[in-house]
Amino acid sequence: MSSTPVIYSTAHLAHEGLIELQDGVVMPCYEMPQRAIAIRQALKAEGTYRFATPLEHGLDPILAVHDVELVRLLEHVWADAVEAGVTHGTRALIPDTFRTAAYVHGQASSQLPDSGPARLGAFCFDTATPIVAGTYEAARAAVDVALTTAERVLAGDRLAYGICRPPGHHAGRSLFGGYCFFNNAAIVAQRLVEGGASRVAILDLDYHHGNGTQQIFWERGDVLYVSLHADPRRAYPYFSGHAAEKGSGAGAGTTANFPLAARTDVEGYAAALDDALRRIADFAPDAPLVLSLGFDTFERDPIGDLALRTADYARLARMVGGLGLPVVALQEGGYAIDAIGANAVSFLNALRDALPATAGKT
Ligand code: OKP
Ligand code: ZN
Repeated sequence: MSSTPVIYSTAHLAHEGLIELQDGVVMPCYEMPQRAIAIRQALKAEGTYRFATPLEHGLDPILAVHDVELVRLLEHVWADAVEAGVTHGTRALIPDTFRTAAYVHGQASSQLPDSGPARLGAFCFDTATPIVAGTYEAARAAVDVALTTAERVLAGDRLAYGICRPPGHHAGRSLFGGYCFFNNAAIVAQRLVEGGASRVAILDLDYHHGNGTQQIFWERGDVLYVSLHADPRRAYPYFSGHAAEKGSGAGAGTTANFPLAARTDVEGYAAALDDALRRIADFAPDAPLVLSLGFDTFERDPIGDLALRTADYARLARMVGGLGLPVVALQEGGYAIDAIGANAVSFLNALRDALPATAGKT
């Protein structure tokens, strides 16, 4: 039996924010190194996954999706803050003043602070995404993990999995937040287009709506974004992910959102996934499926309210495998540390078994 490639970099270990601010409460970061460590350990114990480190891909694939101003800010902000002495001995930078659409409305000036933490508020949308000394390198490495994962699939593996950390699906063109800095899945999808694909599908199974991925491809007819997530009427990120959002311009009809009720279990989830997969099949992708894979849909996830169990991930993965497309699986969320490894094993083992052996080359 052939083994499934898993791409992992230790660079994520240096991205550890320690605190986030939720509803005015200082909380320990849910998005912690132990998440990726636990997944890696569980897959290692399986013995049927072969591990590799990512290749460096440089900035070009990131700049194909993100504004250079966002990239440069994330690169320099920590050093700038240290130099300016504004880290106050704390370990993380979290913006406290946000340049929202309502702030900008009706005013002429688009001038921003030149550098440093004050500039962050023009590129960030929440208080849950702290920046530390190792954040930029970790975010760059997560992109390299994602791109290397995609290359394994293009080289013939039916499935490859990238343990991306930090995650990516909340990051927009000029926007970070939701624990995300660079949109790993979007960068891979864009790469597939640049490699000659004319229809790329992204399936997002994280508990949260991938507002960043949706935004990046909102007007694009060549990339289908399909997401199952907690209904934004009750769940973060609150301002996107409604069923009525379907894309616009050339992208009209190539966004599909499936908002879910609280406590949705595998029956309800599978029903929505069935519709979502039909959308993807109708689109007829000519590239591997890009899968934004979150396990915060788990019944005991500390920040989710859906009700999936470990064994359910195998059933859902078999459904995804039924598309017959090779899969580039990229880790997004999932915060139940004691279960995230078992959930990843459940999903990935079943997906591998479900993928027809001929699907590696398209
Ligand atoms: C990242 B990923 C709600 C706070 C939510 C941020 C959650 C980011 C999730 N009051 N905090 O999609 O798993
Ligand atoms: Zn999530």
